[in-house]
Amino acid sequence: MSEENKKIEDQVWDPASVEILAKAETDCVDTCFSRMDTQKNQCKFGTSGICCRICHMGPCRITKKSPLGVCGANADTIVARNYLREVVGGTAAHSDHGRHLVLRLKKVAEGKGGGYQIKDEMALRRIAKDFKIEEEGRTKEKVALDLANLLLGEFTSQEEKLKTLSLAPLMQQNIWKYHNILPVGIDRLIVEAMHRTHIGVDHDYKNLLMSAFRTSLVDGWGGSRIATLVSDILFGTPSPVRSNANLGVLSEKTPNILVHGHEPELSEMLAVAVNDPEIKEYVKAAGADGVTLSGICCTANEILMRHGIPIAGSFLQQELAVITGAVEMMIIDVQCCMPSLPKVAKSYHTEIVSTTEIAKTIGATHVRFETNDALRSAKELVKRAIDNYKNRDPEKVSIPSANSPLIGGFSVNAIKYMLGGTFRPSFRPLNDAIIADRIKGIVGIVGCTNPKSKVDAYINILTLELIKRNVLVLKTGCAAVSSAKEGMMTPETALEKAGKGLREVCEAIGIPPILHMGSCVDNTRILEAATEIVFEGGLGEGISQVPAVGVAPEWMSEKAIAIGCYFVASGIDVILGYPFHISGSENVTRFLNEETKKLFGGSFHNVPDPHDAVDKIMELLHNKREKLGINKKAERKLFDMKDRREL
Ligand code: BF8
Repeated sequence: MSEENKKIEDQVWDPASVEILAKAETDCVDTCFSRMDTQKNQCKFGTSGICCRICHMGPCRITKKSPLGVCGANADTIVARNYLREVVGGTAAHSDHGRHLVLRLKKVAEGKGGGYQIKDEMALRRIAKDFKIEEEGRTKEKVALDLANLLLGEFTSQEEKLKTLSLAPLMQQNIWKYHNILPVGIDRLIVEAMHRTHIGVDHDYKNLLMSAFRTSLVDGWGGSRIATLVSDILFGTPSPVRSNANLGVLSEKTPNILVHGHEPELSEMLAVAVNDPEIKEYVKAAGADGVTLSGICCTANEILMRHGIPIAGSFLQQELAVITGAVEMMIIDVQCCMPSLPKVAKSYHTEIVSTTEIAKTIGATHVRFETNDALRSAKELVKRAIDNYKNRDPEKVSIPSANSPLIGGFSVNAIKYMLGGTFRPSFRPLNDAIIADRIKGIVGIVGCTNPKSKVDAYINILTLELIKRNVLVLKTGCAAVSSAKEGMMTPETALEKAGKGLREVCEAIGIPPILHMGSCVDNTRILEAATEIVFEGGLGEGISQVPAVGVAPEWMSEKAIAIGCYFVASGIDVILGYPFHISGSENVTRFLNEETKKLFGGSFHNVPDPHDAVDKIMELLHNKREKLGINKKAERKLFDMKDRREL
C-alpha cells in the first residue's frame, strides 16, 4: 500500500471512499478532507463558544484578561446565546422542510396537487384520528384539508400549545409543563429565540438554555414530526425494502443521476420520472439501457425507505461521487449540500443543478423545480442529465466496486406489524424481550459524518459492539448509511454478530438487529418507537424511564444539536462523539451535561472514544433497567463491583 493510501485510510473507513480519495489526489481535486487539513488549528474561541459577534461593538472574545464583552456579557451568556442560536438553526431547517410538505398536502387536498397524491390513506385517517379530526364517512381530501389546516396552525399558533405534543406520553408533557417549556407555535418560538439572543435581552444562561430545549421541542415533536407524518401520507409509510449502498451503485453503462439534499417532494418525483415510458425511450435514443438514480445524504434515505432506490453515499461522499467521473447530474435542494460541488464538478462533466429559490450555489445551474407541475419538471431534469451522457469521458471514470446489500424501510408501523402481525400489530414482543433481559434496551445511532476523525469508524465500531451486547440499534441519517455501507443492514450479516438474546428475538420476528428508520427528520420515528414502548406497558410511565439512549457519534450540523436537545428534553440520554462549542462556560457545560438529568431524566455525555461509549451506554441502560427492577441479580452485583473499582 502506498504512503498516500495509508494516510487516506486514516481519514475514511470504507474502501470505496479510500479508492476515490486517492483518485481525487491524482486528479488534483480538492475535497473536504484536503480542506480539513488546511483548516487545522481551528479557532479556540469558536470551539469553546466564547466568541460573540452578535453586535457591532464586537466581535468580543472572552479571555482571563478580558472576562466580559463590551456590553458586559460574560462567558456564560455568550456561550448560552451561541448555543441557542445553533438550536434555532437546526429547528428552522427541519421545520421549514415540514412546512413545505404541509403546504403540499393542502394543495393536494384542494385538488391542486401538481401530480402528487395521497398515497397512504390509512396513515392519513390514523393521524387525523390522533388529532381528533372527524374522518369517518368523509372523503380523504376533506380529511386531508382539515389535517393540513391544523398542522399549518402548528407553525402560526401564538398562544396555544402545540397539538403535536399530545403524541408524547403524559409524563413528558407534564415535565415540560412543570418546567414551563411547553412550546407554542413553531414560527413564534424561532422568532422569540432570535429575539432573546439579540444584544441586551436574555442574559441568564439557564433561561437561555431552557429556551433551547423549548425550541428543540418544536422540532422533535413539531416540525420534524410533521415532516415525517405528512411524508408518510403523501408518499407512503415505509415498509421493509431491499436495496444497496455505496458508490458502487453507480453504473458504468447508464447515465447516473444523483439526488442530494432533504425534501422528498423533489426526489419522489425523480423516482417516478426515471421510470416514465417517455424517459425510457429518450435514454434508449442516447444509447443506454436505462437511467440509474441514486441518492446522497438524507434524500437518499427518503427514497430508499419508500422505493428501495440505492444510496450512493452519505454527507462526506457527495464530492467523492462526482470524482468517480460517472455522474451526469447531481440535483440538489436544501441542507448539507456543499458549496464546493460545482468546483469539484468542473474537473469532470457533471452538472450540478440547484432547484429551489432558497438554496443557490455559485457555479451550479439553477433550474427551478416546479412543484405545481412536478412530473414534467422532473422529466426535464432527467432529460437534461441524459443529454449530458455523451460528455462522459471514459478515461476519467472509475467506479468503486463496493456496493453492499441492505434492508431499509423500518417505520414504526412496519416494526409494529412485524412484531405483532397484521391483526394485532403491537410492541408487546419487544417490551417482553427487554423485560426478560434478552434485549438490554434500544439505542438510536443518528447524525452525520465529520472529517475531524476517521469517517464511519466510531459509528461502525459502536454499532457492532452494541449488537454484540444485545442492544437493538435504530438508525437514521448518515449514521444509517455508514452501517448500510458496512453491510450491517441485512439480517444475514448482522445476526451472525449479534448477541444470543438479540439474535433469537430478531430471528423469531424476522428483523435485523440494526433497523434503518429513515432520514434525519425521521429521528421522530425513534421518539415514536419509545412512545409505543411506553404505551405498551411494563417499561415505565414515560420515555425517560425506558432503557433507551441516543448517540450522535460523528455529528457536525446544527440540526444534530436540535435533535440532541429534543432527545434530552424527552428524557433520553445522548452521547456525543464531539463536544458542543460550550467549553468556555463551566456553568453551561454543567447544565447540559448534568443538571438536565434532574430536569428531564436524560442529559448529554461527551465520549470521544467508541469503546468508552459502549461502556457508558451499557451503564446508562443498566441504570434505567435497575430503576425498573428488571436487571438480573448477578448482573447487578457485577455493576456494583465496577462502581466500587471506579471509586
Ligand atoms: O439531515 S445526518 S450530514 S444529511 S445533518 Fe446532513 Fe447530518 Fe447527514 Fe441529513 Ni442530518
